[in-house]
Amino acid sequence: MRFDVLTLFPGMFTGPFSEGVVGRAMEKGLVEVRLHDFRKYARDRHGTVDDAPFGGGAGMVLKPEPLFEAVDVLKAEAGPEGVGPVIMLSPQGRVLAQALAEELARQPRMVLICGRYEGVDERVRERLATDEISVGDYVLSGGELAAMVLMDAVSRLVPGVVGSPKSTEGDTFSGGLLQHPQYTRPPEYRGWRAPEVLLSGNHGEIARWRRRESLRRTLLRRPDLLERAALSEEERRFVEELRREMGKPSVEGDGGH
Ligand code: 9D3
Repeated sequence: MRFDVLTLFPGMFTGPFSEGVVGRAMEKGLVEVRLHDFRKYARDRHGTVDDAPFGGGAGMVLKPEPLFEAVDVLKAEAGPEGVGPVIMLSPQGRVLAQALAEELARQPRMVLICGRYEGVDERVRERLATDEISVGDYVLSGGELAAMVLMDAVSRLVPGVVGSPKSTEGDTFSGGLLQHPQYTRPPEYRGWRAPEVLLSGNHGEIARWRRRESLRRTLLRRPDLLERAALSEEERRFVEELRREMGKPSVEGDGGH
């Protein structure tokens, strides 16, 4: 997996990518992150990459030339294989979710454009970017942290990056549910005991407990996720039972199921 990142702040990426899962994947050669400071493609000797918005108003807008020219160079280097999707990180984009990360993980490479200032010239969005992605409904100061979030989510889906395929399959959201509670030694700490079922060695009972705790927690914290989750008949019955216990009628706030 290769990421070409266009940014005015390449230094922001060094810390996060020198450690952890992505750092190790880069050492192993499974993930390659190429940082491109697009100020290099500014037209003037001052390295101007932004300008005042046409029509007036506050703030500055990223000029189109440095970004188009940076991508042109990548495209020329890439040849017929191409550079992959050209993704602009933007609060106006499709919100990143696990399904989108899985889609992107099938690509051999992609370009990530990190915006700064109040915005980016619309021609970049319309004529250069093939996709626009947001990481959620809150305001960041630029696209860099969003690009790092995307690269982390996508990299760990690349075969070999995370221990075993099992450990990504079991993740929250891959199953569409929140994770069940986890415990480890000691079985009792400050008088607080781990659930006896987990110490029982009964793997059938443990699996059933975990699935039910996942359902309980998802219903409590993220009921929106339950609507999209693939549940068995038994699981649906259990959720109905929980809803009644919680005093939540199933006809209210669940999309009518
Ligand atoms: C305060 C300026 N905003 C006016 C409505 C627009 C705005 C411009 C640029 C808001 C944020 C940004 C910088 N953010 C990103 O480049 C960004 C982002 C984000 O802010 N939230 C979630 N995902 C992303 S991806 C890129």
